[in-house]
Amino acid sequence: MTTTSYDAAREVFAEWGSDTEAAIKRLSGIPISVHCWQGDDVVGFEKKSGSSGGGIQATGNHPGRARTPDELRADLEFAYSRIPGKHRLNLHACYLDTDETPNRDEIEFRHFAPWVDWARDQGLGLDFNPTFFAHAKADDNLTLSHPDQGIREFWIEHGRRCREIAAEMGRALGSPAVNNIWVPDGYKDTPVDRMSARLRLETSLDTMLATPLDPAHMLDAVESKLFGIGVEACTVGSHEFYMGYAIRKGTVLCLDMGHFHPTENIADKLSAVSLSVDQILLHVSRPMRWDSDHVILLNDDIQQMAQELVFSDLLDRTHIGLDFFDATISRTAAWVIGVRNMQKALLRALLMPRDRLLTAEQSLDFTTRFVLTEEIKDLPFGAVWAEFCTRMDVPAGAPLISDLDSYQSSVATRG
Ligand code: RNT
Ligand code: ZN
Repeated sequence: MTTTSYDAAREVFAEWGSDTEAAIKRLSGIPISVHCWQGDDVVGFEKKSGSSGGGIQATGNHPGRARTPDELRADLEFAYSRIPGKHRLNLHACYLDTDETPNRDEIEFRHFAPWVDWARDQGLGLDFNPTFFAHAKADDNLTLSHPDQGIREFWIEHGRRCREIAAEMGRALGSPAVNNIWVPDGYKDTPVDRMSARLRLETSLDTMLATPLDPAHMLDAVESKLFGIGVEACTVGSHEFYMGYAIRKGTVLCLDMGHFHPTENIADKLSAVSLSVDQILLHVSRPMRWDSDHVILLNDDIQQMAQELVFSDLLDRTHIGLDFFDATISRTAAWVIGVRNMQKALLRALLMPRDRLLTAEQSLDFTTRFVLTEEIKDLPFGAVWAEFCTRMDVPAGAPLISDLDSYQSSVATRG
C-alpha cells in the first residue's frame, strides 16, 4: 500500500497528540445553516411588499442572480453538492414559494411547503427568519418598536406566524428550526426617548413569543446590532438589550460578527455569554470597516471563533449560521467557498494539540503556548481537508475551481 499525503499527515498530527480520524468524524457531524439570501442579493420572492427598499442591501450586479424559487433551489443544490457533509438551509420569510400574494401578516405554512418538500428530499434541516425589512411598514426603520400601535401589531402578527411556520417546518423535518428575530429598528439621529422605544420592543417581543412552542420543533433566537445605515445614532435592539432579553426569557442569543465595534473580538464573547444563555446562534460574517457582510475568509477571526467553539465545548449548544452577501462575484461560489471556509476553520480547531496548549497555559508557560500556536500553523491541515472532501465525495483544489466556473457560466445568461 502506498503512503498518501493523508497518511503522512495523520502521523504528523498523531505526534502532536491530535487524532485526524476523530477530527474528520466530528466535522462531518457539524451542520452549517446556509443562508438563502446570498443567492439573490436579499431580494426574496414576494410579489408585493410596497417597499421603497432599504433595510438591507447587497452591492454588485454580477450576472446569475436567482429570480425564482426554482432557480434558487437549483443554485443551492449545486452549492451543497460541492460542500462536504449534510447541512441546513436558513430561509427568510420573504422567500415564500406560492402564487398567492399574502402580506407579511397573512403568511402561512402552505406558502413555504415547496421548500419543506425539497428540504426533505435533499436531507436538509431548515431554519427560519421573520422578515422585518423591505416592506412599506418598515420604511421608517421602526417595526416592533414603532410608536404606532397598528404598525407594531402588524409586525407582531408577522412574527407570530413565522414562529408557527418554523415549528411546522421543524416538525415536518424532525429537527428544530431556529427562528431568528432581527429587526432594523433605530434612529438616524440622536433620539431623546430611548427608553420608550426599548419598552415597546420588549412588550412586542413578549406578545409575539407568548405562546410556548415545542423546542423539539422550533427555537426562538434574538439578534442584536450596533448600528446600520440610516440608524447610526441608536439601535433599539442593541447587544445589552437582547443579551438581557435572552437571559430573562430563555431564548437563543444570536451573535452576528458584523454587529459589534470592529475591534471587538466576537470569539471572546462565546464563553462569556454561554454562562448565561443555554444556546447560541452565530451569524458568521466578515465586517470590513462596518457591517459589510463580506464573504467569510479562512482568516484569524473565523479561526478564533472555531477554536473557541471547540476548546470551550460549545459545539453542541451553538447553531452555526452564515450571514454574508456579495453580489460582485459568483453567488454560488460565494456560498461554496464561505461554507467550506467555516468547515476548514472547524477542522483546524479540531486538529489543534489541545492538551499541550492547555497544559502550557495552566502552568503559566506562555512561551511554550506562543511557540506552539505559531509552529502548528505549518501542520498539514490541507491534506486532512482533502481527505475529508474525498470521503464526502466533493471536489477540492483545481477540479473545484473549474466546477464553480462552469456552473457560474450556466447561470450567467439569466436576465
Ligand atoms: C442584519 C442582520 C440579519 C440579516 C438577515 C438577512 O444586519 O445581520 O441577520 O442579515 O436577516
Ligand atoms: Zn445577521
